[in-house]
Amino acid sequence: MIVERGRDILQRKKKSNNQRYIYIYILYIVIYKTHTMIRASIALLLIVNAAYAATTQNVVLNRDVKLTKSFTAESFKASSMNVSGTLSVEGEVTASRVKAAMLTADVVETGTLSPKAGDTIIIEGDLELSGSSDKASQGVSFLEAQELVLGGTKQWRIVAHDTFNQDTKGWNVAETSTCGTSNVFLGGNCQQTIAKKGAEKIYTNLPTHSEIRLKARFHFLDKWVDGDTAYAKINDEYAWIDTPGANAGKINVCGDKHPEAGLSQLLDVVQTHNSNTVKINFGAFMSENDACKQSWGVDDVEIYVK
Ligand SMILES: [Ca+2]
Ligand SMILES: [Ca+2]
Repeated sequence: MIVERGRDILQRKKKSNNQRYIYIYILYIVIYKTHTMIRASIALLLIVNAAYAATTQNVVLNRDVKLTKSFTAESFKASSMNVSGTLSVEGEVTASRVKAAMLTADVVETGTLSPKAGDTIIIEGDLELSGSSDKASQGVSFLEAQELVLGGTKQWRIVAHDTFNQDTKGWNVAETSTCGTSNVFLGGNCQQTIAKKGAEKIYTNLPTHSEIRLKARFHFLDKWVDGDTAYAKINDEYAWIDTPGANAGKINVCGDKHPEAGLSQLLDVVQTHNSNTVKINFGAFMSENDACKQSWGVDDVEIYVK
């Protein structure tokens, strides 16, 4: 009897334990499924939200984005963009600064076109400067480069042109004259100081260059005799000399009644030079001490570099 009772108790206990396990299992299933459904719902919400944002709103990315394949967009705006390959835009690109190893465009509108430090802008093809004639200087100002290279050859750039028609700025003497025309030049008949001391000017702020060119028109006025010599110096060294001789000149144009030994004789000298300043002198060794009887003048002094 006692044994049978004991069996009953054990069987009932077993039964109640099994029921407990079933309840726990059902609870587990409910919790697991609910959790999965919540996760799936959140994922779905994120996808829907992203899709909605992609189609209707701006997408702002505060991280670096690296695309290894192509990217196509109707418009694109970024604070900076680096492309190691080719960037092709069919419409318009607006940027405060564009850096490129090579840039191909139908139209480039820019205030400044500058090469990277120490490099050169190379134009492979024709260069056409448009604009009306009165605005020609504005068009040319685009070419205010340190150096100008066309077809692989460095070009002369004029950096100074003294006409003396308005002033004698930078020269150590201010004596000017005319001879036959209203064109004013430095020196001339009866200008005693320049006849004795010569003329000097130091040109500064020359752009980077390896050669310098001095051009000017020189006037030999009134009577010059054999051996009388005019000169031009670049940095205190004789760069040009000329001796018109006693038989030069048959026509009296200005000064005293003696014919002029020479007018507007062109001097054009090229030297290697790379300093950003250059000193230019003009002068003459003349047998006559009186500038009213023998004198010289200089006009259109031009300094070029390349
Ligand atoms: Ca002049
Ligand atoms: Ca004369």
